[in-house]
Amino acid sequence: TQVKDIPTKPFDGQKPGTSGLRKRVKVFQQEHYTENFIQAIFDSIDPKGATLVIGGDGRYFSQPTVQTILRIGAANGVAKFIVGKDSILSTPAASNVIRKYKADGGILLTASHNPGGPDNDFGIKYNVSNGGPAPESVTDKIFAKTKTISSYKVLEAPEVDLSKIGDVTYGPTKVSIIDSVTDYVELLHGIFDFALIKSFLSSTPAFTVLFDGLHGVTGPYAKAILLTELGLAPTAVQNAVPLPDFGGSHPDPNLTYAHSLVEVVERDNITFGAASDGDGDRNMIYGAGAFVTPSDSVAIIADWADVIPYFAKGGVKGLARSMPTSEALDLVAKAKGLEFFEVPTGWKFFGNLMDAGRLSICGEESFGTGSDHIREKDGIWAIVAWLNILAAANKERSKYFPNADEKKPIGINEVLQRHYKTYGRSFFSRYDYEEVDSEGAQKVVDALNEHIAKGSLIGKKFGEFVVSKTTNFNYTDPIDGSVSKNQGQIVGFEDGSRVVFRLSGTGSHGATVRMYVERYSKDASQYEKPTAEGLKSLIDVALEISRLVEFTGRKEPTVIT
Ligand code: VG1
Ligand code: CO
Repeated sequence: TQVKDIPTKPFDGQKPGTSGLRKRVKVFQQEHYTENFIQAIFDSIDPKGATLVIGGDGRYFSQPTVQTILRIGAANGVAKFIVGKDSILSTPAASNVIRKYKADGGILLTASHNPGGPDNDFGIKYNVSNGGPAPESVTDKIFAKTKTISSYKVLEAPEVDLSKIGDVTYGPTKVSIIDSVTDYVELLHGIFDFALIKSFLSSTPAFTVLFDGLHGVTGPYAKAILLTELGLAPTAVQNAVPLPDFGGSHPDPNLTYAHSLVEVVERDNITFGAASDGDGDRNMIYGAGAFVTPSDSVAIIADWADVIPYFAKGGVKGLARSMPTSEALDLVAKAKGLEFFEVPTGWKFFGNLMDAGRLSICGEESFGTGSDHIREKDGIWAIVAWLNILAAANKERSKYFPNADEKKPIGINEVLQRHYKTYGRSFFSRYDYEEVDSEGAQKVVDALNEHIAKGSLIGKKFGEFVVSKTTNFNYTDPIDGSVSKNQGQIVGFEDGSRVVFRLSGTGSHGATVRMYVERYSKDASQYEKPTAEGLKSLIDVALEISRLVEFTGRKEPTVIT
């Protein structure tokens, strides 16, 4: 084996976004493009003698990229790679493997919920030794390196067979191919009350369960946990074989894209339905007639944390949400006297707080929920958390639900309504305007910034809403003092409602404008209303203030969640 230096030139636009570098597969397939970015990662860390994990959601172009990483990594002195079999490790599983085997970091090959296949998206993301996404100090360094790169190193050696579990020697480097699922199942075993969930499910046939893997990476994980561990019938899991193009669909667990789940849940009147995204970090909880918004989901998990053994033992240290996520979680933190944080969008901001022992449970409105058991959001974790909560709720129903219909098991809706009665309800919705032209998107941002700078919206009345506050969200990390500016524009109203605007940092091309709308109510007659109805008037106001239709030329959003 021999190390060779390959001359190259920088490519524009290799800046990692909210969650790594995401581009069309065709962009990554350009000669030297992928190699440059990978060499830039190694130039930004200390690869000599390092142990690194490689995983991903198995999407198209993953296998050749793993070989590229092995070739360049070995040439840069990496001592050991730990790779998921067939290059598969869900994002949460990879985070766990980095932590468990005390690796120095990991490279995750995923574009999350973006469609896959030769004409769709691919992504490369670097995670650090705590198992979480690299902080901006590291991603900025990687970006800087991509702008000056003039060569990369490769080891000339035959490809490694990724389909066989075991250790192989690869030039100066050891490559350890591991089972993708085992470590993760063991992790969840130590967190949840599997015995309680199993006995509840087997003794309550009326409580039906359906998990949809959307052909993403989570199928094998769901089978191991829901079928093997919790004893459900094979029909409880569908679309559970990971496919490189996700079967041609959009592996995003929301009401728009997870229609394969929604259809069957409604048709068969399934009590508990759930889905996860391409790389396994997102989740949706959806039963017949009951949809849990992610903002409510994290608040409810925090409220019920005591029934989950991991939190019962270790306690809940603090709660956090991303800025656009609804304030439902804030109310739980207040009621329980817990420390609370509001961070910018993207999971990397939670990691420092967790490492400092100040954060246990957190979430994002974008179907991300998780805890300090790892440093990524975790779809299967959230789903099992809900099963654990529902099993506990049914076991002690006279305590929690003394007035519930005795003939029916306690389901998602009962838990939701109970939560609203205790805390009030935060109606929340997000409108996405995808692939708008960058100029129009920038106009929306500029116009809002001008209002914020001048204070020109303050005191103005729009319909029933009076503006009380306008800001551009800046965040100072309380642990390391690092500052992240311009994380989104917030317009707050006197009644506590708010609307938020931000540009997406994960799109592979074009700009995406996100508009987040939130209205809080303590009026019990509103608790069973559909979200769209509860928010109608505020959405009109948000559109008026932002002049979004005028600037982007879009009458309707592409996705509503
Ligand atoms: C989106 C979401 C954000 C999430 C990120 C990664 O980012 O809004 O909440 O953390 O995707 O999710 P943006 O910048 O496009 O709004 V995923 O499942 O990569 O990993
Ligand atoms: Co994801």
